[in-house]
Amino acid sequence: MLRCPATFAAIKDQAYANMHAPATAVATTMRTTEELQRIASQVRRDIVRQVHGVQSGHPGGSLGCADFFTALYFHVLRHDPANWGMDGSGQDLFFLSNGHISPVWYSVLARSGYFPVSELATFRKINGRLQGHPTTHEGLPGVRMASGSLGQGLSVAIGAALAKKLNGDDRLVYTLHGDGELQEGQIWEAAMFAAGKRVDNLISTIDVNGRQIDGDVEDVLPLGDLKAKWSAFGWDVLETDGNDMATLLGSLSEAKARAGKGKPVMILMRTEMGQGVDFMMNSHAWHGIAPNDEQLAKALAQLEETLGDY
Ligand SMILES: Cc1ncc(C[n+]2csc(CCOP(=O)(O)OP(=O)(O)O)c2C)c(N)n1
Ligand SMILES: [Mg+2]
Repeated sequence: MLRCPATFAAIKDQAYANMHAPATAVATTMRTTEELQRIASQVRRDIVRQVHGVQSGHPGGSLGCADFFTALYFHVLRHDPANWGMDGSGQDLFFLSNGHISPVWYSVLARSGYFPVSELATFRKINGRLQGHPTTHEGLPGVRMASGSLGQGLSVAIGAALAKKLNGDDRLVYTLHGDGELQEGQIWEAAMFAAGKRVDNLISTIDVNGRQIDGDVEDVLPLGDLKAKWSAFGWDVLETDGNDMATLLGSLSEAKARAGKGKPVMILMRTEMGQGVDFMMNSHAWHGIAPNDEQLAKALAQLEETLGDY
Protein backbone atom coordinates (compact mmCIF):
# COMPACT_ATOMS: atom_id res chain seq x y z
CA MET A 1 0.00 0.00 0.00
CA LEU A 2 1.33 3.43 -0.91
CA ARG A 3 1.88 5.33 2.30
CA CYS A 4 4.27 7.92 0.77
CA PRO A 5 2.81 8.82 -2.61
CA ALA A 6 5.52 9.62 -5.10
CA THR A 7 3.49 10.50 -8.17
CA PHE A 8 0.53 12.74 -8.88
CA ALA A 9 -1.66 9.71 -9.57
CA ALA A 10 -0.62 8.17 -6.27
CA ILE A 11 -1.38 11.41 -4.42
CA LYS A 12 -4.84 11.45 -5.95
CA ASP A 13 -5.35 7.83 -4.95
CA GLN A 14 -4.16 8.41 -1.43
CA ALA A 15 -6.36 11.48 -1.10
CA TYR A 16 -9.30 9.41 -2.26
CA ALA A 17 -8.45 6.65 0.18
CA ASN A 18 -8.19 9.12 3.03
CA MET A 19 -11.44 10.78 2.04
CA HIS A 20 -13.29 7.51 2.23
CA ALA A 21 -11.50 5.99 5.17
CA PRO A 22 -13.74 5.84 8.23
CA ALA A 23 -12.85 8.50 10.77
CA THR A 24 -12.98 6.05 13.66
CA ALA A 25 -11.37 2.62 13.94
CA VAL A 26 -14.43 0.78 12.67
CA ALA A 27 -17.24 2.68 11.04
CA THR A 28 -20.12 2.06 8.67
CA THR A 29 -20.29 4.61 5.88
CA MET A 30 -23.95 5.38 5.20
CA ARG A 31 -24.87 6.59 1.73
CA THR A 32 -28.16 7.25 -0.05
CA THR A 33 -29.56 4.88 -2.65
CA GLU A 34 -28.80 7.41 -5.37
CA GLU A 35 -25.18 7.83 -4.26
CA LEU A 36 -24.75 4.07 -4.24
CA GLN A 37 -26.23 3.78 -7.75
CA ARG A 38 -23.70 6.33 -8.96
CA ILE A 39 -20.84 4.43 -7.36
CA ALA A 40 -22.13 1.19 -8.95
CA SER A 41 -21.97 2.85 -12.38
CA GLN A 42 -18.28 3.62 -11.86
CA VAL A 43 -17.70 0.08 -10.57
CA ARG A 44 -19.21 -1.26 -13.81
CA ARG A 45 -16.87 0.96 -15.84
CA ASP A 46 -13.94 -0.34 -13.80
CA ILE A 47 -15.02 -3.93 -14.54
CA VAL A 48 -15.17 -3.63 -18.31
CA ARG A 49 -12.00 -1.49 -18.44
CA GLN A 50 -10.01 -4.00 -16.34
CA VAL A 51 -11.08 -6.96 -18.46
CA HIS A 52 -10.57 -5.08 -21.72
CA GLY A 53 -7.11 -3.93 -20.58
CA VAL A 54 -5.69 -7.45 -20.51
CA GLN A 55 -8.19 -9.09 -22.86
CA SER A 56 -9.11 -11.67 -20.23
CA GLY A 57 -11.32 -12.02 -17.18
CA HIS A 58 -14.98 -12.34 -16.22
CA PRO A 59 -17.21 -9.34 -16.92
CA GLY A 60 -20.66 -11.02 -16.88
CA GLY A 61 -21.00 -12.10 -13.25
CA SER A 62 -19.03 -9.05 -12.14
CA LEU A 63 -21.50 -6.66 -13.76
CA GLY A 64 -24.45 -8.58 -12.34
CA CYS A 65 -23.08 -8.29 -8.81
CA ALA A 66 -21.92 -4.65 -9.01
CA ASP A 67 -24.93 -3.38 -7.03
CA PHE A 68 -24.41 -5.96 -4.28
CA PHE A 69 -20.70 -5.18 -3.89
CA THR A 70 -21.39 -1.45 -3.86
CA ALA A 71 -24.09 -1.81 -1.22
CA LEU A 72 -21.88 -4.07 0.86
CA TYR A 73 -18.65 -2.07 0.78
CA PHE A 74 -20.12 1.44 0.81
CA HIS A 75 -23.07 0.98 3.15
CA VAL A 76 -23.32 -2.32 5.01
CA LEU A 77 -19.91 -3.56 6.12
CA ARG A 78 -18.49 -2.28 9.39
CA HIS A 79 -14.90 -2.28 8.19
CA ASP A 80 -11.79 -0.15 8.29
CA PRO A 81 -9.95 -0.13 4.94
CA ALA A 82 -7.22 2.21 6.21
CA ASN A 83 -6.27 -0.21 8.97
CA TRP A 84 -6.54 -3.48 7.11
CA GLY A 85 -5.45 -6.60 8.95
CA MET A 86 -5.69 -10.27 8.09
CA ASP A 87 -7.55 -11.33 11.25
CA GLY A 88 -10.17 -8.58 10.96
CA SER A 89 -11.09 -8.72 14.61
CA GLY A 90 -13.77 -6.22 15.55
CA GLN A 91 -14.76 -5.86 11.89
CA ASP A 92 -17.26 -7.47 9.56
CA LEU A 93 -15.57 -9.87 7.13
CA PHE A 94 -16.38 -10.71 3.52
CA PHE A 95 -15.31 -13.83 1.63
CA LEU A 96 -15.74 -14.10 -2.14
CA SER A 97 -16.22 -17.76 -2.98
CA ASN A 98 -16.87 -17.36 -6.75
CA GLY A 99 -13.42 -15.82 -7.19
CA HIS A 100 -13.67 -15.46 -10.96
CA ILE A 101 -15.71 -12.28 -10.51
CA SER A 102 -12.64 -10.57 -9.06
CA PRO A 103 -12.98 -7.41 -11.25
CA VAL A 104 -16.01 -6.23 -9.28
CA TRP A 105 -14.35 -6.99 -5.95
CA TYR A 106 -11.10 -5.24 -6.88
CA SER A 107 -13.07 -2.19 -7.97
CA VAL A 108 -14.94 -1.78 -4.66
CA LEU A 109 -11.83 -2.59 -2.62
CA ALA A 110 -9.88 0.13 -4.41
CA ARG A 111 -12.73 2.63 -4.47
CA SER A 112 -13.40 2.16 -0.73
CA GLY A 113 -9.74 2.78 0.14
CA TYR A 114 -8.04 -0.62 0.51
CA PHE A 115 -5.44 0.13 -2.17
CA PRO A 116 -4.80 2.81 -4.80
CA VAL A 117 -7.42 3.06 -7.52
CA SER A 118 -4.62 3.30 -10.12
CA GLU A 119 -3.63 -0.29 -9.24
CA LEU A 120 -6.75 -1.48 -11.09
CA ALA A 121 -4.63 -1.02 -14.23
CA THR A 122 -2.51 -3.99 -13.08
CA PHE A 123 -5.41 -6.47 -13.20
CA ARG A 124 -4.17 -9.93 -14.29
CA LYS A 125 -0.64 -8.61 -14.91
CA ILE A 126 2.31 -10.88 -14.08
CA ASN A 127 3.81 -10.09 -10.66
CA GLY A 128 0.84 -7.84 -9.82
CA ARG A 129 -1.35 -8.12 -6.72
CA LEU A 130 -4.63 -8.25 -8.67
CA GLN A 131 -4.53 -11.77 -10.00
CA GLY A 132 -7.36 -13.11 -12.15
CA HIS A 133 -8.49 -15.18 -9.19
CA PRO A 134 -7.80 -13.54 -5.81
CA THR A 135 -4.90 -14.89 -3.79
CA THR A 136 -3.46 -14.03 -0.40
CA HIS A 137 0.28 -14.34 -0.91
CA GLU A 138 0.51 -11.08 -2.89
CA GLY A 139 -0.75 -9.35 0.26
CA LEU A 140 -3.53 -7.40 -1.41
CA PRO A 141 -5.43 -5.58 1.35
CA GLY A 142 -9.01 -6.80 1.64
CA VAL A 143 -8.37 -10.40 0.52
CA ARG A 144 -8.35 -13.03 3.26
CA MET A 145 -8.76 -16.18 1.19
CA ALA A 146 -7.65 -17.45 -2.20
CA SER A 147 -10.65 -18.29 -4.37
CA GLY A 148 -11.37 -19.46 -7.87
CA SER A 149 -11.64 -23.12 -7.13
CA LEU A 150 -15.39 -23.08 -6.59
CA GLY A 151 -17.10 -24.43 -3.49
CA GLN A 152 -14.62 -23.55 -0.77
CA GLY A 153 -15.63 -20.11 0.48
CA LEU A 154 -18.50 -21.14 2.69
CA SER A 155 -16.31 -23.54 4.67
CA VAL A 156 -13.65 -20.87 5.19
CA ALA A 157 -16.24 -18.30 6.25
CA ILE A 158 -17.76 -20.71 8.76
CA GLY A 159 -14.31 -21.09 10.33
CA ALA A 160 -13.96 -17.33 10.55
CA ALA A 161 -17.46 -16.97 12.02
CA LEU A 162 -16.73 -19.62 14.66
CA ALA A 163 -13.46 -17.85 15.50
CA LYS A 164 -15.39 -14.62 16.04
CA LYS A 165 -17.71 -16.41 18.46
CA LEU A 166 -14.76 -17.92 20.37
CA ASN A 167 -13.13 -14.49 20.57
CA GLY A 168 -16.29 -12.77 21.81
CA ASP A 169 -16.28 -10.65 18.62
CA ASP A 170 -19.86 -9.67 17.74
CA ARG A 171 -19.16 -8.62 14.11
CA LEU A 172 -20.59 -10.57 11.17
CA VAL A 173 -19.18 -12.69 8.35
CA TYR A 174 -20.55 -12.28 4.80
CA THR A 175 -20.02 -14.50 1.75
CA LEU A 176 -20.96 -14.53 -1.93
CA HIS A 177 -21.36 -17.62 -4.14
CA GLY A 178 -22.44 -18.28 -7.71
CA ASP A 179 -25.52 -20.37 -8.46
CA GLY A 180 -23.46 -22.69 -10.68
CA GLU A 181 -21.08 -22.98 -7.74
CA LEU A 182 -23.87 -24.65 -5.76
CA GLN A 183 -23.25 -27.76 -7.85
CA GLU A 184 -20.12 -28.30 -5.72
CA GLY A 185 -20.73 -30.90 -2.98
CA GLN A 186 -18.63 -29.05 -0.42
CA ILE A 187 -21.23 -26.26 -0.35
CA TRP A 188 -23.88 -28.58 1.02
CA GLU A 189 -21.55 -30.13 3.58
CA ALA A 190 -20.77 -26.60 4.80
CA ALA A 191 -24.47 -25.65 4.71
CA MET A 192 -25.32 -28.59 6.95
CA PHE A 193 -22.49 -27.78 9.35
CA ALA A 194 -23.38 -24.07 9.68
CA ALA A 195 -26.97 -24.80 10.62
CA GLY A 196 -26.10 -27.80 12.80
CA LYS A 197 -23.60 -25.72 14.79
CA ARG A 198 -25.83 -22.62 14.91
CA VAL A 199 -23.36 -20.38 13.11
CA ASP A 200 -25.76 -17.44 13.23
CA ASN A 201 -23.17 -14.67 12.71
CA LEU A 202 -22.96 -15.64 9.05
CA ILE A 203 -24.85 -13.97 6.17
CA SER A 204 -24.33 -15.71 2.83
CA THR A 205 -25.58 -14.59 -0.56
CA ILE A 206 -26.05 -16.52 -3.78
CA ASP A 207 -25.80 -14.74 -7.13
CA VAL A 208 -28.85 -16.35 -8.71
CA ASN A 209 -28.28 -15.26 -12.32
CA GLY A 210 -29.39 -18.58 -13.82
CA ARG A 211 -26.20 -18.76 -15.90
CA GLN A 212 -22.87 -20.50 -15.63
CA ILE A 213 -19.79 -20.98 -17.78
CA ASP A 214 -21.34 -23.37 -20.32
CA GLY A 215 -24.95 -22.25 -20.43
CA ASP A 216 -28.06 -21.83 -18.32
CA VAL A 217 -27.92 -23.47 -14.89
CA GLU A 218 -31.24 -25.12 -15.69
CA ASP A 219 -29.66 -26.91 -18.67
CA VAL A 220 -26.29 -27.80 -17.11
CA LEU A 221 -27.61 -29.11 -13.79
CA PRO A 222 -30.88 -27.77 -12.35
CA LEU A 223 -30.77 -26.57 -8.73
CA GLY A 224 -34.46 -27.09 -7.98
CA ASP A 225 -36.22 -24.95 -5.38
CA LEU A 226 -33.33 -23.12 -3.72
CA LYS A 227 -35.47 -21.53 -1.03
CA ALA A 228 -36.86 -24.90 -0.01
CA LYS A 229 -33.40 -26.49 -0.12
CA TRP A 230 -31.61 -23.92 2.03
CA SER A 231 -34.56 -23.84 4.45
CA ALA A 232 -34.47 -27.63 4.70
CA PHE A 233 -30.77 -27.37 5.51
CA GLY A 234 -31.72 -25.16 8.48
CA TRP A 235 -30.97 -21.68 7.14
CA ASP A 236 -33.10 -18.54 7.47
CA VAL A 237 -33.69 -17.65 3.80
CA LEU A 238 -34.52 -14.30 2.17
CA GLU A 239 -35.03 -13.57 -1.51
CA THR A 240 -34.17 -10.28 -3.18
CA ASP A 241 -33.56 -8.40 -6.42
CA GLY A 242 -29.81 -7.89 -6.68
CA ASN A 243 -30.07 -5.24 -9.37
CA ASP A 244 -32.45 -2.91 -7.53
CA MET A 245 -30.40 -0.91 -5.05
CA ALA A 246 -33.27 0.11 -2.78
CA THR A 247 -34.63 -3.45 -2.55
CA LEU A 248 -31.15 -4.83 -2.01
CA LEU A 249 -30.41 -2.40 0.82
CA GLY A 250 -33.67 -3.40 2.51
CA SER A 251 -32.80 -7.10 2.23
CA LEU A 252 -29.27 -6.64 3.55
CA SER A 253 -30.67 -4.74 6.48
CA GLU A 254 -33.29 -7.44 7.09
CA ALA A 255 -30.59 -10.14 6.90
CA LYS A 256 -28.57 -8.32 9.52
CA ALA A 257 -31.63 -8.09 11.76
CA ARG A 258 -32.11 -11.85 11.44
CA ALA A 259 -28.48 -12.66 12.37
CA GLY A 260 -27.80 -13.84 15.91
CA LYS A 261 -31.07 -15.75 16.17
CA GLY A 262 -29.74 -19.30 16.02
CA LYS A 263 -29.62 -19.82 12.23
CA PRO A 264 -27.19 -18.83 9.49
CA VAL A 265 -28.85 -16.40 7.07
CA MET A 266 -29.07 -16.91 3.30
CA ILE A 267 -29.94 -14.24 0.74
CA LEU A 268 -31.01 -15.65 -2.62
CA MET A 269 -30.22 -12.70 -4.87
CA ARG A 270 -31.65 -12.63 -8.39
CA THR A 271 -29.37 -10.80 -10.80
CA GLU A 272 -28.87 -10.48 -14.54
CA MET A 273 -25.47 -11.52 -15.85
CA GLY A 274 -23.95 -8.54 -17.66
CA GLN A 275 -26.36 -6.06 -16.00
CA GLY A 276 -25.79 -2.50 -17.22
CA VAL A 277 -24.33 -3.34 -20.64
CA ASP A 278 -27.16 -4.30 -22.99
CA PHE A 279 -25.23 -6.60 -25.33
CA MET A 280 -23.76 -8.56 -22.41
CA MET A 281 -27.18 -9.41 -20.91
CA ASN A 282 -29.61 -12.29 -21.47
CA SER A 283 -27.07 -15.07 -21.99
CA HIS A 284 -24.02 -16.72 -20.46
CA ALA A 285 -21.88 -15.55 -23.38
CA TRP A 286 -20.04 -12.88 -21.38
CA HIS A 287 -19.29 -15.14 -18.40
CA GLY A 288 -15.57 -15.05 -19.18
CA ILE A 289 -14.64 -13.17 -22.33
CA ALA A 290 -13.23 -9.69 -22.86
CA PRO A 291 -14.72 -6.89 -24.97
CA ASN A 292 -12.69 -5.64 -27.94
CA ASP A 293 -12.06 -1.91 -28.45
CA GLU A 294 -15.35 -1.30 -30.20
CA GLN A 295 -17.33 -3.28 -27.64
CA LEU A 296 -15.60 -1.44 -24.80
CA ALA A 297 -16.60 1.91 -26.28
CA LYS A 298 -20.18 0.70 -26.67
CA ALA A 299 -20.23 -0.53 -23.05
CA LEU A 300 -18.73 2.64 -21.60
CA ALA A 301 -21.28 4.74 -23.48
CA GLN A 302 -23.94 3.03 -21.33
CA LEU A 303 -22.17 3.58 -17.99
CA GLU A 304 -21.81 7.05 -16.54
CA GLU A 305 -18.35 7.98 -15.27
CA THR A 306 -19.14 9.19 -11.76
CA LEU A 307 -15.94 8.96 -9.71
CA GLY A 308 -13.35 9.27 -12.46
CA ASP A 309 -11.76 6.41 -14.40
CA TYR A 310 -8.46 5.04 -13.10
C1 LIG B 1 -13.94 -26.47 -8.62
C2 LIG B 1 -14.13 -25.72 -9.91
N1 LIG B 1 -14.70 -26.33 -10.96
C3 LIG B 1 -14.86 -25.66 -12.12
C4 LIG B 1 -14.41 -24.37 -12.25
C5 LIG B 1 -14.56 -23.66 -13.58
N2 LIG B 1 -15.57 -22.60 -13.51
C6 LIG B 1 -15.22 -21.32 -13.35
S1 LIG B 1 -16.54 -20.28 -13.27
C7 LIG B 1 -17.61 -21.57 -13.50
C8 LIG B 1 -19.09 -21.34 -13.58
C9 LIG B 1 -19.67 -21.12 -12.26
O1 LIG B 1 -21.00 -20.69 -12.39
P1 LIG B 1 -21.54 -19.58 -11.44
O2 LIG B 1 -21.07 -19.87 -10.07
O3 LIG B 1 -23.00 -19.53 -11.64
O4 LIG B 1 -20.82 -18.26 -11.94
P2 LIG B 1 -21.32 -17.23 -13.10
O5 LIG B 1 -21.09 -17.91 -14.41
O6 LIG B 1 -22.75 -16.94 -12.85
O7 LIG B 1 -20.44 -16.04 -12.91
C10 LIG B 1 -16.92 -22.78 -13.62
C11 LIG B 1 -17.56 -24.07 -13.83
C12 LIG B 1 -13.82 -23.77 -11.12
N3 LIG B 1 -13.40 -22.50 -11.15
N4 LIG B 1 -13.70 -24.45 -9.96
MG1 LIG C 1 -24.32 -18.09 -12.19
